Amino acid sequence: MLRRRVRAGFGGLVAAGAGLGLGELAAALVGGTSPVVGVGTQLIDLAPGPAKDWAVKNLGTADKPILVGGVLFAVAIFALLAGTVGASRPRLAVVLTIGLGVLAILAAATGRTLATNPLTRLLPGVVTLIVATVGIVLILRALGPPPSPRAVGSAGPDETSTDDARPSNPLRPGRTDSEPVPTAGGSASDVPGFDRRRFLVTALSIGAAGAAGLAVSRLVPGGVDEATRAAVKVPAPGSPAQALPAGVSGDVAGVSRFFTPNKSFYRVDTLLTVPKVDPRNWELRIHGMVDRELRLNLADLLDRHLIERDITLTCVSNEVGGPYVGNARWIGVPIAEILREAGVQDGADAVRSTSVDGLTIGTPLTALTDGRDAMFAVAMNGEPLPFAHGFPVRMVVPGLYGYVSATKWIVDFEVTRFADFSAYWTDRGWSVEAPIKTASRIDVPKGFATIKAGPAVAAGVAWAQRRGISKVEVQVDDGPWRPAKLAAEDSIDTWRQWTFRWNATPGNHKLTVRATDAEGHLQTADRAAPRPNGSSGLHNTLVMVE
Ligand SMILES: Nc1nc2c(c(=O)[nH]1)N[C@H]1C(S)=C(S)[C@@H](COP(=O)(O)O)O[C@H]1N2
Ligand SMILES: [Mo]
Repeated sequence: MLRRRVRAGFGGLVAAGAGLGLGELAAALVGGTSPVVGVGTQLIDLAPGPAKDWAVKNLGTADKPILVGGVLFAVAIFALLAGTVGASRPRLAVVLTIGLGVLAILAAATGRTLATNPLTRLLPGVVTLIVATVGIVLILRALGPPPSPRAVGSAGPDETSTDDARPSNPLRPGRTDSEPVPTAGGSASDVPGFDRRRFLVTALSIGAAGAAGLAVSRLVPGGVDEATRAAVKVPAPGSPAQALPAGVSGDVAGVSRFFTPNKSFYRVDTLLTVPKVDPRNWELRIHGMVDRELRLNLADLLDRHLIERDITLTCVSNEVGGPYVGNARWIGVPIAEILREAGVQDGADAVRSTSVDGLTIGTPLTALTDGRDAMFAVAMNGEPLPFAHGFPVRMVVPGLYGYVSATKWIVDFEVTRFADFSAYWTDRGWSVEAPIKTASRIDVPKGFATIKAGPAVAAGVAWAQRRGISKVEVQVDDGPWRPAKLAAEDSIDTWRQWTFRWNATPGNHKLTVRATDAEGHLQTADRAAPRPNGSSGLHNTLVMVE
């Protein structure tokens, strides 16, 4: 029986794997969501807030591959168990396998997905269900009938008859079929009727079909390619960024570069696969409480008055001293101009923007009309937006955390009232309004670095978008707060570098940093977790001086 169970467990794995492999292929061919990604996305959306906070904090951008790996691992364990069960109770195995497929279909039916039409949405899950079910049936048949009449005789809920039940069907073995129960560790000769060759050929063919499906799915291009993105020509902005003042960057090695390169720019979103929107089909709908509804395609946007601005983005999930902040030079269309053209009606106080995957973000209307450089951005650091950062168009609003302002892959922009909707993250316990808090970070030395005694340098960045930074101070151990040297300011919407020179004496020391914004408010030392509206507290670093 043991060998039989091992074989059946292997069969379960093969069937589920083939289902997923061909499900991937179906998803790639119709442009739907892969079942694994669909289930993973649902897990992201259903995950309780603290679990998500933990993942962002401890896994960072690795959270996505880890989630996909976790889903695959769970499916593998489940399939292995289902198969093993199938050694004695084939029908239960089939029911379990169908359950797995139904789960994939449900995730696709109810979840956020890039696929809008129900057929493309559901097809991959349906393919997975059918392939995995047919697979397990064929494999268990090839395994021969269960050896123990007692095992199959124990009528469970899975013993009810179904249409596919035929006497010859090993999934519905006759109860008169009384073979002796093989003794434990039984003879090498399997139960009568087991044909090893047939079993292997069946299992391996099904496995090969799944592997081929997976391999081919990877060759099908998903969305547009890099060349199409790079071919988008962003005209020279009518309002270029002001000349960068000399000295925005200090000369200390290891400090954040003033402009964060696109490749290393932090990325926060809820997607397991980056949408590759076709710029030729992209359209933005502006509607809701407006006098005139507008529909703009990319050419319409690029034909408009473009502004170029340096703006530092910050994620609300950033911990004190954390990495989710980056500065870039953006080109885009002022949102205020579009709103003026559409004609905002009285009573509106918010905009609900939606991305191509159905995620929603709520932004206060005032932040879009009060004169700051809120824009529909089309370029980032001199190139069309990278796919991961919202190609072809995203919102950028100085001074607000990304989750209430920075909608990537935007397709819908509805002028409305906060009272009339709730957005993705506010449904998950984050504040409705979230201006960026004044913060400062030590980049060098790194925590627990060992440095030489004598003249030493510390450096980092500080930000208070919309207000600007007027002072940064550093404290060594419990000593007095001493001013750091500020690099030149680009704009009040960008971060500012600072440098601090001190005389390091042997022993362990703690460096702590704090900033004051240009309105004179000192950064608070009160510790707060990112939820609900951004972390606060002072960043410190321990160094060992020899
Ligand atoms: N469509 C979409 N836009 C989104 C998000 C998202 O999950 N989906 N995340 C937001 C959050 S929380 C932040 S901090 C910024 C991050 O932008 P980046 O990934 O380009 O750095 O995008 C915002 N825009
Ligand atoms: Mo964020």
